Amino acid sequence: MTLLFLDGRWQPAGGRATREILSPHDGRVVAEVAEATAEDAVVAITAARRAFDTGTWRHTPAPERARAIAAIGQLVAEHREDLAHLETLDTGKPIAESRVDMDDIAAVFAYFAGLAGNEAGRVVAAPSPGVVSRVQREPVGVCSLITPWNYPLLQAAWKLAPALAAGNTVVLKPSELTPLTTHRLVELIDTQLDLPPGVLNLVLGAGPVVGEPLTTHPDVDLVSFTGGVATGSAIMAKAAATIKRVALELGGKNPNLVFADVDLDLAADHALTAAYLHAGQVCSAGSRLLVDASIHDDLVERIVARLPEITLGDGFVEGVRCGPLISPEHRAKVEGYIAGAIDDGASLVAGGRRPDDPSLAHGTYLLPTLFTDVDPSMTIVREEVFGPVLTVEAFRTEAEAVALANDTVYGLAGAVWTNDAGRAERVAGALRCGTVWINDFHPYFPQAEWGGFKRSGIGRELGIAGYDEYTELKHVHHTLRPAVSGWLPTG
Ligand code: TXE
Repeated sequence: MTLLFLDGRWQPAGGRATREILSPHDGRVVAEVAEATAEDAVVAITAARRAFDTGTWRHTPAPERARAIAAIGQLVAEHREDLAHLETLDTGKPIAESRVDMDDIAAVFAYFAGLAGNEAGRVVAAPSPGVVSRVQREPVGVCSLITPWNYPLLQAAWKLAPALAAGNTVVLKPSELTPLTTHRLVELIDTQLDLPPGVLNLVLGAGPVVGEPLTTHPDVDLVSFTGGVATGSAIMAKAAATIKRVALELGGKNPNLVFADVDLDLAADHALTAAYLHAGQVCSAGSRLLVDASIHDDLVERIVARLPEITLGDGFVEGVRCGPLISPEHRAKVEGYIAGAIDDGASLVAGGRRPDDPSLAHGTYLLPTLFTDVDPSMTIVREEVFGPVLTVEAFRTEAEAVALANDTVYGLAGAVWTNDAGRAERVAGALRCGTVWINDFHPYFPQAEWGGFKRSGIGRELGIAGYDEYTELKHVHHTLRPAVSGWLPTG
């Protein structure tokens, strides 16, 4: 059974409770893990606090911290196959995608190792020659890192790498649905590296239970969360009482705009990846396709023609392109959205139901689904479905395309397809979101910041800003020849 990692020791949960981890492919139990209590989370927070305050990690020279972060990246690379296997077991995603995740994770640790070793603050121009003034970055303190189930280890890496690189101590809480890779990475770090006790703590358990102290305890300085808007909003409210730093990545309803001058086969190819990769359980999924009216029918036809290529099935089987949804509860939620769209009058062009294949009957599968004749007032267009569901809307002008694209409370990502460079730049500038792809969809890399406008979140992950998120700025003003202040009368 997997255990909690508290203050440098592996321990069962205080209440001895456990949780079964189920395969979304066939519902079988793939692991049994400790289910932490709120008290376990407090033990983790207290250990992290002590480790931070005694300073063993934050006062470790930056190049040495950088070497440790780089070594974690190397561990991920060395154990790529084992970790990818666990990720597919837990999430159901195709093994090829899990391998790509592991490569991305190794790159994230390598990138933040580089930043940790280089960043020393700056000397600033002082108001008089007798002053040396510098602004330096210091770690924030104890960080609660709360991650979701769609990219379990990747999301953990986006938080863990910069947090540790900057000298913080952390309590890591993966989704209770998908804890296996995060647990394995902590095991590898524990056996291969020499981090001081309390620097890295792992609690496994239900969000509302262990999440309570992680977001309210006065010893926590920062909460970084990736997940849904409702949970993010609740976390922000809880963290407000003690003015914690809060970083939130909350998903999106991302527009994919296609103008009439593009290669339609290419645009269709990317529209499919945008919407259906990982069964649409991607925060940046291109779930709203906005198409010039003159090519609407043609593009829809090309997309629908290729839907049979999205082979559903066991992520370990060669050639499978798409796994199941994460849980029966989540599939029921997505099915509810599909039923609602039909009730609202949208035209169901493809999918909308579970696959017939009896070998998939025990998994939480859903066919790739496409709706046309939708309008911006419909729930299916407004809310994040987080499933294999694409809606298609037509526009007539560039201004209308931009207005439709921005007509959402979200602002994570979006794409524009056109061969007109001026139009591409105009639209990219007008889209209210944190990432814009021109003639592409989905790529990201550690050097470029990732995060949302509007309700897609607060703060940024990756890039320099993703490192700065885990630092405080301190101005150190040094007067070289101290003299009387002059406020009170002298003599
Ligand atoms: O996520 P939750 P859910 C979206 C997607 C999905 C919806 C709900 O639309 O349908 O969110 O998914 C922990 N205090 N995304 O309910 O609740 C929880 O244990 C502290 C987008 O599965 O947000 C898990 O570790 N923590 C997204 C994490 O929060 C709490 C990825 C995410 O769970 C908590 C996933 C609490 N009170 C879903 N309650 C993205 N941005 O990529 C739960 N948690």
